[in-house]
Amino acid sequence: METQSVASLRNRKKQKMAQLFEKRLKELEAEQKQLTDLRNEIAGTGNGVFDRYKYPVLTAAHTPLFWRYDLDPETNPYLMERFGINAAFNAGAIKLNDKYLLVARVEGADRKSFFAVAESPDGINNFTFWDYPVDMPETDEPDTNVYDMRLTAHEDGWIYGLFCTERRDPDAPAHDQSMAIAACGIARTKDMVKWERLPDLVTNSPQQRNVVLHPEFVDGQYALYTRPQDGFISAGKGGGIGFGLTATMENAFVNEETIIDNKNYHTVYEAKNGQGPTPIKTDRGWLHLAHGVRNTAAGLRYTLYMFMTDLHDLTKVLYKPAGYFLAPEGAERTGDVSNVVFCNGWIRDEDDTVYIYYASSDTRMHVATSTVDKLLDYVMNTPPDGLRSASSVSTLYRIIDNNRALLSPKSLV
Ligand code: M1P
Repeated sequence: METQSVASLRNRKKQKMAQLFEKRLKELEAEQKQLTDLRNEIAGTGNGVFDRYKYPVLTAAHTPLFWRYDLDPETNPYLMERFGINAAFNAGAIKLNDKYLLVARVEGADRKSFFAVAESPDGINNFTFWDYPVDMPETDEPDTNVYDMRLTAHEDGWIYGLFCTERRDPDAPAHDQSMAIAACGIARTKDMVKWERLPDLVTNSPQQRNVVLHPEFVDGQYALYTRPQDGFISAGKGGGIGFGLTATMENAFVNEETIIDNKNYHTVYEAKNGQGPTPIKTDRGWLHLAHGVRNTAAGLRYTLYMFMTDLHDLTKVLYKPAGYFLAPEGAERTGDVSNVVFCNGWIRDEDDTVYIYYASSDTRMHVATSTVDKLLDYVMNTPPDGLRSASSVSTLYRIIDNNRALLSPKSLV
């Protein structure tokens, strides 16, 4: 039998543990409140095309404490994390019922990604995750990993979420545990809570990633931007942003993919590229945001670039500024996969503000703001890539000559 002193010692220890638990919980709650209450600020003077912001809008630390911790002092007296979250990035975006929603790729410490919705009242501040992550149904062939959802409010009345579903390559030898097959998973919803899973997209390409649904019917069919590729990482003979039609999304099948924007030697999209979010319709054409990947001695570098397609012929690129639109800067340059910016979600507001949600280095989410007018000006008036150094210099000469004619002789050397 336990003596009185042992019992009271045990009790004191229990009380002490309970106090420490409460103290730690309060600290964690205060830390998280500080994060979600933080007011963001425009960073610097920018380049006139868009404004960057000082703080990320969504990080792993934004995920609710009640996801990561068992909050019962009896079963978790040290208040340890029981479910680590590694990152929150590559989010699809949509405005629904006056709320700005991001469907983030949340990655656990176990490397599995899943989707979770975070909402903000103004598109910039106070992004807060909904209580539960998305309960995405599986097909008969379960996904090993799902990520990078593009949201499209289609004119058929559904909101579609197209994402990458990854499964181990069935032909991979036992010694190779990294060979995978990427395909386009398809789901649809009306409220972002309940999702109906449809069969994966079928195309003639061995692998697909970065597939995006166009918001309008084209010749009575659904139109898709695709990214055919030979290997899981390398685009190989594939690559380029493709375009194809399917009669239905319930058994989506694209027989023919027309490459509308190819990869190109010595550009920021020489290794591969991919459509970003759903294009934005303007009276001048469809505005596209995409990512381009180039090789460097330090590995792949991902930047964002823009182009515009014809309102009627969606395969015709009308304008394409040279180089990148947005590249990783400062702290954005480091993370799980460094030197990467990636965008699969933007929101065009009623007043034509455009909220561009981009992830940095496969780790966290940021916002940049612009307007439809500014983006049109950027796309239509930025010189295209001449693909040679001499052509870049002659573009620069033109700009300098025009400016010299404008500036007073005194200010010129
Ligand atoms: O790591 C950078 C990106 O790599 C892939 O994109 P892509 O298919 O264009 O190379 C994806 O895994 C993406 O999620 C990731 O951000």
